[in-house]
Amino acid sequence: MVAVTQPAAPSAAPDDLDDAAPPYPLLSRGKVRSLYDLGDGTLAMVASDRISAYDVVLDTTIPDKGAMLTQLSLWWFDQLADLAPNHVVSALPPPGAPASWAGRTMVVRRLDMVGVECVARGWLTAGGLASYRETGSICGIELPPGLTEASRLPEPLFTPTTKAAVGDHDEPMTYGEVARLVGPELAASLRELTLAVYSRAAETAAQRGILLADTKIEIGRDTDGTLVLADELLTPDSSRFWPADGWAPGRVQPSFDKQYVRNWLTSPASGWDRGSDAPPPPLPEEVVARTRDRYVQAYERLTGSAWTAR
Ligand code: Q0Z
Repeated sequence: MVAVTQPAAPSAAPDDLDDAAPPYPLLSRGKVRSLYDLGDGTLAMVASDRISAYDVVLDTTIPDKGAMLTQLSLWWFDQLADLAPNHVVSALPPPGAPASWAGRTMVVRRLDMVGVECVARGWLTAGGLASYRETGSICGIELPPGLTEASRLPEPLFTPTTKAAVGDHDEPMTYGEVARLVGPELAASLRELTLAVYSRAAETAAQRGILLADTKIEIGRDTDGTLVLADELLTPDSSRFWPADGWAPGRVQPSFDKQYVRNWLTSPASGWDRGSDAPPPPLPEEVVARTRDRYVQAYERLTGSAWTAR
């Protein structure tokens, strides 16, 4: 094979969460987001422009990604406000925040988070598909035979998982296991709220030519036990969105946001071996630009508003 030279990488973007030390203690750091304790019962959730693929965080950032996902979450919280309260206190960064936090930060109420990942699925793919192929069921729910990659499920399913530590994979739980863990009343409420959020969001997305294959929502409880929608909501990082046109069961659907990244990383041009311990190389400028455009499209198609960087 001909040696493939690496295309010029875009100049390394500053790590948008580390370029200024915030005056707040870091409570938790995820792959691409950070959570700070504001000390008054509220938290600042800050989304970076980092992107992960194949379970690794890349060195290259996607300009505005953090702001787009934050603004999309805020939009969904508004859309779903009649279904359940949410944790949002303010869409403005807290006093003293670094300038880089603008647009990518939510101040939220600190809640007692439920120890279960609440997942709903309307189409079969990924872990759900693997489980179906092994057992004919997902989370203990028997499914009809003959389903395949990207099949529509007979009805939306609540497919909860354990909450794994960063880097670990969540494991499917049966409804019975959730009930034993959190109690039968809370389990029933989690299932009901998760499916209500999924159904409303899938309907909204479908009207805009997007299939919501699945979504993971995080639910917390306030001091009187009321369930509150928390974390990010219905973003491409927590959900699988597929373009409705071109959907067909039997093949892996292109990811709405990360397809260019995945295609390039697994192409000979990247020179990256997914199976190795080597970090992936920086993304070429064109892959960054196309990927950014996919996030813009997701934001614009779902919300019906033009993306204007803030
Ligand atoms: C969210 C996470 C992130 C790392 C805890 N309203 C809340 N109250 C209490 N806890 C949380 C929330 Cl959203 C909470 N996570 C997930 C988010 C960075 C981890 F931005 N963990």
